[in-house]
Amino acid sequence: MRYRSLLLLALCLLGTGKPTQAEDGYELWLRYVRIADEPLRQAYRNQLRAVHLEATSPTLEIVRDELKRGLEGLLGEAVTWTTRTDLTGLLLVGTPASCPTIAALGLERELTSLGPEGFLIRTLKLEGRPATVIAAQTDIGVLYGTFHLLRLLQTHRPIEALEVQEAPRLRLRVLNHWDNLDRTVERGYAGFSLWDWFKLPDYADPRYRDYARANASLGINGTVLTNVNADARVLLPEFLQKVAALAQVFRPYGIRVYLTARFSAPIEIGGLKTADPLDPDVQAWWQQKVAEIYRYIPDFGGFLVKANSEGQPGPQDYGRTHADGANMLADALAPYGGVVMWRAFVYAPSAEDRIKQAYDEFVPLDGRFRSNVLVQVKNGPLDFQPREPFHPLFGATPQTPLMMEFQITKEYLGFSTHLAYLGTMWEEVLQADTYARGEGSTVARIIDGSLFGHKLTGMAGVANIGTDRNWCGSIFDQANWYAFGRLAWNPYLRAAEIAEEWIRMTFTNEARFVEPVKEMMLESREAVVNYMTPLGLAHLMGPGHHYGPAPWFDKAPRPDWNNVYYHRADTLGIGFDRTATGSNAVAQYFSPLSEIFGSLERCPEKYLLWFHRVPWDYPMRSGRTLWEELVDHYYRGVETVRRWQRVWAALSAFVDAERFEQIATYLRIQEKEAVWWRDACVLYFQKFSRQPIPPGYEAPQHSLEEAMRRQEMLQRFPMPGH
Ligand code: BDP
Repeated sequence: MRYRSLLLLALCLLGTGKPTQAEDGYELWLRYVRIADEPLRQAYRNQLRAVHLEATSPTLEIVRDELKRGLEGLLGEAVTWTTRTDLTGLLLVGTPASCPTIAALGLERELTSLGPEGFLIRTLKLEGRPATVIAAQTDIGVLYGTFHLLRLLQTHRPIEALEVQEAPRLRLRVLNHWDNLDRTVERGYAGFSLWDWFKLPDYADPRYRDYARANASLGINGTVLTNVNADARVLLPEFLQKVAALAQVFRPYGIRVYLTARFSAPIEIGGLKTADPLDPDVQAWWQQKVAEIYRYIPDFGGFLVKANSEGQPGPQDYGRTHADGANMLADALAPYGGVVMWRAFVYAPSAEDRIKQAYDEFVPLDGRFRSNVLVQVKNGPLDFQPREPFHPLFGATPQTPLMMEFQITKEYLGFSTHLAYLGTMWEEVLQADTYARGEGSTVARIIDGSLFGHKLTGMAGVANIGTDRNWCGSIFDQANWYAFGRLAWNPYLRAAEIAEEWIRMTFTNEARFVEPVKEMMLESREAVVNYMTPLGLAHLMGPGHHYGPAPWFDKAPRPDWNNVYYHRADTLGIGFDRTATGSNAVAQYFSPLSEIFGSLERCPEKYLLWFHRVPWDYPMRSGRTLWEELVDHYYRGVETVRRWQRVWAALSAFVDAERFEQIATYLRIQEKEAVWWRDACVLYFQKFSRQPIPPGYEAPQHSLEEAMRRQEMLQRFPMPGH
């Protein structure tokens, strides 16, 4: 036995160049593995021979620790710290306040223009010798700059002539945790909530620091700790103490905490009879509550509110508007600099097309919100589906700053086992042209404030983070946290560029690995769209938990929670008529989009069935009929996943066994479930199209009954996130 393990060890040590050290994903993209490319490592080493940094604050201590960890890991040698400034290859780090040498560089004007979170990294001559400087106006800027430099090293970029100037394009870069006080996570697929309320405030889990560090590495500067389906009790002093303890850990990382405010809190925990926002007692209650919160957390960020949506209380319960509700909270927060993020995800059971309701509700309120209110809008008008056109509110409220809400957790895209890189989906939305002020009025320009001149700007991401050792439930889901953070910093970045950075940092810089994996990631969201909801279909998932297919579902208590409401398939055709002959949702878009989306011929096929009801034999651009095209998309989705399995199988030499095996297994799960989706949808829609699956496609692996039974089984068991 002993001999066998020795032999195994020897074999491992002799090695094949394959990484043998098992990795569980905890280190995320901050692994700092020694650079194997010797000339490159030497070059970096020569440019970064010694570090000059005075750690005069908790944040600068974090900078020092990160540099130590990063440089020692990547360069494989101890960092030389120095107080001298006349050495060749010096890395000079700090602010004009922390470092007299930086103060003497005359960078103030430049640093001021980069703002409180911006930084510069520059190669320059110091006392005649080449040096690199990371400088910022604030310590947080220095921290961001440090992570930037380390990213350059991690991704093997040249650093000998740096001229980097960076500042975030958005002010609020915020994770939304849908975490409940009992530590369950709504729509969470990575274990339980990180916030161990029971042990707080006395015990601060070291993981809180690691969480803050990972966020800071991306520039995320806020976290909403609690679920939008809110529990008023988090506003009780017992909980505020716990929130304060978290805020204290996050503060030196530049992260503020926010809470969700349950609109009926004055009744539930305040003993009032009403929560009417125009009632003076209610207003006074919130003012006192906010004052109390700021006593615990002096830099508290503000409230996120879901009101009058899916059963949540809100101002409309008292005949008031969303603006009345938001403004009452905004007034209470204003003296302390806090903000209200008021969600636009509202819809009621009504005869009106669900996707039109938020626009109808909020456009008339434009101009009626206080200046510290942002309206937080999901990327699409329905609900985080694999594909939706952008939300028509973007561009329609010039006087109201709109904050983007993306869902990082993959509620509708296969939870944590399906590979779906969301960078491409978010890029599609951010780059979409709304035409609000003519051509070039992209969604990115609306949320960054440049189109309508707003200073208060932001992006929120519904977090996919939990207690799982790998944080996100899978390695590839870490890429979505990463991509969110990068896009919140700069919504103009490209999904491909972000994916490449992430792969290099998370796995390896080997082109033979980076290229094929990047390709997989970039096509992954489209593959999921193909096997779940192609051609503009939406909302076909299992009811309640939202896993797996159920296009047949029609048993909900309200029509707009039924899947048949969305696809409307019958023997004549399929799709939702949202043109002038139907719900006319197309009219919520600016011209020429309203005409393009409204025209059967001009509508992009990816949105076809979203906007149109189309006969089964409608000729598509490919020359196929609609039915044939639909079948083709479902099969294509499955084939893509099968191809990835082959691609991944050939990459084992580049990845440690633990991560390699987990990904391989998840791809098998994804294939199995893609087939399930395909069979369920193709066979179900075939009942209406009454046409065969065209020749050349494999036979379905399930009967429709089997596919339905599988969904029924899921309905009988507890499911994650639900
Ligand atoms: C839906 C989720 C639900 C959320 C809701 C929301 O299924 O759990 O509460 O969005 O965003 O997609 O409020």
